[in-house]
Amino acid sequence: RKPTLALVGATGAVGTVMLELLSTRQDVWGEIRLIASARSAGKKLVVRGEEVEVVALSEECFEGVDVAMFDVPDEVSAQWAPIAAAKGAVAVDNSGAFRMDPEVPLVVPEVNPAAARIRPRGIISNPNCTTLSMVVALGALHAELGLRELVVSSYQAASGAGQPGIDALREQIEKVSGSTTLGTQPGDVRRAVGDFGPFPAPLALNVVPWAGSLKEDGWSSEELKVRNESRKILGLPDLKVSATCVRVPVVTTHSLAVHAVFENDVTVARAHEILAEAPGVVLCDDPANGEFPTPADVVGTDPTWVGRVRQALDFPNTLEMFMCGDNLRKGAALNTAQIAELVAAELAAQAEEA
Ligand code: 11C
Repeated sequence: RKPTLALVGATGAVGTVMLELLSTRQDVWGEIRLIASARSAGKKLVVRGEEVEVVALSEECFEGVDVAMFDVPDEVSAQWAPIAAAKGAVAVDNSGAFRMDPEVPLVVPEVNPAAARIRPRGIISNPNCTTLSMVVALGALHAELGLRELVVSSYQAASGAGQPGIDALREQIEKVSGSTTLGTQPGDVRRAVGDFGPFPAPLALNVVPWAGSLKEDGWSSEELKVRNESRKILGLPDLKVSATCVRVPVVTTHSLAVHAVFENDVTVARAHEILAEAPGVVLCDDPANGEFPTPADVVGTDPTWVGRVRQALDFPNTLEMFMCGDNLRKGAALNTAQIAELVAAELAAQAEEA
């Protein structure tokens, strides 16, 4: 029998991309159950070409479920992923609720697939979309060159803040479009936009050096996630990491400027070879012909795109790179789907052995 899959959070921005992925990837699933808040129950959504009715989240939803994906806020996952696990499902959670729990693996299938098999709590975590927009490429470079230090600046899309983020950016663009003067005086964009949505400042005609919540010593939660999650995924608990996370007026696809210091000698030619062969990575690095990744070109694609690879002029064994990844696909739904497929393959192998 093919495993039963539950998708919790089927109606959100990530859930919507997940329905598309489940409809287009190789189909390893038997029943697919769509679950959301009581508000969305009864809605019909299309998956694998068929309409499926959304049911309200409850303990009964997880009866007979083999794998339960969670694309919901932290507090919903914190409450419900353990319930799904207690009912016998493997929970694959895309929230921040369990990522740093030592008993929960944090998995990127191209980097640390074996970690998915050791899950004492019955939960596997999916990393933050910003970490995921660089870690596949960094994992490939680390395997060959030995990563020692990482300094990154992110350029994060509005959809990282979910559908409210997308809606806010589009509304703000509407409000500033047509003006030939906005963006020339202090505060003029702020006043014209009025409502910032989930962002702490206007995003249209602007960049905002903030994502997430305030943590100790002025760090944002997003910056600490990049540091902690990169260390855990790469298996480098002492990796030196410093991140500055910035929101830019892009709908979907996060970008990162990456300064990576390696143990071994590096050359651009060797980095190109590694990146060109790495699964899940596309090398797009020919600036003489205007070729480098941009979010507007990368959105809707699966891989991590890498360009602008340079050997740092004043830092030994160091590469400067620009990376882009669709934050709703590899940054969220795709990586979750890939983890769930690893579990499905494991269950199929166990069934064959029995
Ligand atoms: C953003 N990366 O762009 C965040 C959203 O921990 O899964 C994802 C938050 C998380 O705002």
